[in-house]
Amino acid sequence: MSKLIITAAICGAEVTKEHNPAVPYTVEEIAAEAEKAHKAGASIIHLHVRNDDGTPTQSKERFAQCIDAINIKCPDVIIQPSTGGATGMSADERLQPIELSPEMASLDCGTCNFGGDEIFINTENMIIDFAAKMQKYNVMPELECFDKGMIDMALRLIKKGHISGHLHFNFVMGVNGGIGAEPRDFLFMKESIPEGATFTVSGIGRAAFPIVALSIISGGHVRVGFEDNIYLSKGVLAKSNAELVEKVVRLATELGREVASPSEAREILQLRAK
Ligand code: KMH
Ligand code: ZN
Repeated sequence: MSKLIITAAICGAEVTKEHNPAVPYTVEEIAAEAEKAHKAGASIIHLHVRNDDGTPTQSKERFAQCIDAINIKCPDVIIQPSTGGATGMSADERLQPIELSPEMASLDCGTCNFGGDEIFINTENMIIDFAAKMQKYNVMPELECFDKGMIDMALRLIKKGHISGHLHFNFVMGVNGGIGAEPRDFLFMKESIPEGATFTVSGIGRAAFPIVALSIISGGHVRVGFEDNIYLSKGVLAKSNAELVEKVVRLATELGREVASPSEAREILQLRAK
């Protein structure tokens, strides 16, 4: 089994300081959270950015500021900007960080409900356009799948040549509108991707750590962070993303899985050098 790649989704677009005061907004807060999460064991930072008042933005300039600030504190870490942004953003708005040519970025593979009245829109043509822009800027997509149908969409676009190279999926499980996070859901997703592909899992809310444990023992990789879950355990808010990463490291150690450094993660994911 390969070493375990831990991704820290430190910020997200929806969670606020009202939910957990440690959610980072400013460039300094985002860089500090990234550094702590990296020191705790994360080799990838899944990055959303905010304006100082906490509103989500996909501004290229704001991404550049945050990426520069993270690079100063932890030059080796893999930075994976989001192209999902927040629900309601336009495609052009969401695509801005790709022009910074990061090593990786998220590529959302379908439309789903997103709690309450929110709809997260990713039409087939949008996904094709996003994939083309990522190819143009030499950015490896992480294929975000909130449901099994999104894996099927990705496989169709791979067959048609819109997505190529090493395939790396993220199963986002437990969103109100996507697949649940029961063990059978996990197995269904895991068994639906091609041989040779790699995957990570993001369990939302209370699904976070049970899914982490399942992925650790199944050879998958894991994502934790405030974007997905703000609690260290039932009713206990995490004081930083690092606490969530530390818990993953403890589980991995107990279960006999070593944690990958960024350079080992690059090898596992067949990423281009930074
Ligand atoms: N904020 C969600 C609507 C991604 O980063 O690619 C979408 C999201 C997915 O977070
Ligand atoms: Zn995200």
